[in-house]
Amino acid sequence: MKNYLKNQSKLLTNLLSFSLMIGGLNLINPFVTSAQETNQNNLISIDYETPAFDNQMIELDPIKISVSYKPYDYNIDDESGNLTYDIYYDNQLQSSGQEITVNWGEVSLQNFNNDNIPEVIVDTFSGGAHCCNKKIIYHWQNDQFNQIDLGFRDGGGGEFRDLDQDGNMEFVTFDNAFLYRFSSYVASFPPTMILTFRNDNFENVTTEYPNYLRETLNEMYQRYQEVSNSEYPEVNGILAGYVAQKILLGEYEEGWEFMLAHYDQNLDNWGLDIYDDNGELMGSYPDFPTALEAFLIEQGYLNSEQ
Ligand SMILES: [Ca+2]
Ligand SMILES: [Ca+2]
Repeated sequence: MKNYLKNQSKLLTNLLSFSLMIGGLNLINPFVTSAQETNQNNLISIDYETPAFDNQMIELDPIKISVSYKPYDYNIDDESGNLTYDIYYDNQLQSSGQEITVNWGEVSLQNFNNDNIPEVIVDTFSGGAHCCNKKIIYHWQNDQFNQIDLGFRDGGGGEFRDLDQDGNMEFVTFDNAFLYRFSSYVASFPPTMILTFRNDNFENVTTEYPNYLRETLNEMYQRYQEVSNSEYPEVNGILAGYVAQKILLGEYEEGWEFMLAHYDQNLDNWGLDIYDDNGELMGSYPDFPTALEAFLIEQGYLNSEQ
């Protein structure tokens, strides 16, 4: 967090170029949304130009949502939320919600499984350079809406795609823990995380998609090459993601060897400091590989015997 604050101004200036450069992250930059307000049957889309509105409806049988919005006002401490919605099933009001969203948001209907009943997706943005995006899903189950919170995520959050075309939606995202850990945000390339919607919830199925993992690994490698040849070769954040991605593919040793041969020993000391639970500095790791190994164990990518 300390490093994050220190580098925030740099992050802001690099945000746009970063979005263009890092295809692998596939970040949906909330600042580059269409200026035109969309109101299709199953989507309400909000951007920085969207004026206040009341009770806009979207509908996909048997679900209907009524949405009201007013632009977020920083001058008013609007803690209660500027996006409100009521969700109906068969024209009966079943659930309501209220969220804060800043200059961007989406409420949509899309079926995430094979039950012919659409899910409601409420997608909001907290404001800031890229943090945080929040997605809430309402899933009809046992005659009521079950709310599934995908949590706060950085950099656009991720996207819903049915990767294997089986009718169960995947949430394709990346492991947020890797952002800011060993590099600035712009020089991070976190490993893939894939969740799928089955058994009424999202389950982590990342390793079930080796082809997708391999494609992203190739993008990481290209990104590594670009950055290592650049004026400011901040490669450790990319290599951290690369090793984790190799672990997901069952190729830990190869990934680790690559990292050892190519990591930056001089450029900075991102991620070497060790803090206790209260955020107090306890010491530091001697080098990047030691810090990375500890981090990969902590995050469950490696066990301590490896
Ligand atoms: Ca469904
Ligand atoms: Ca699927």
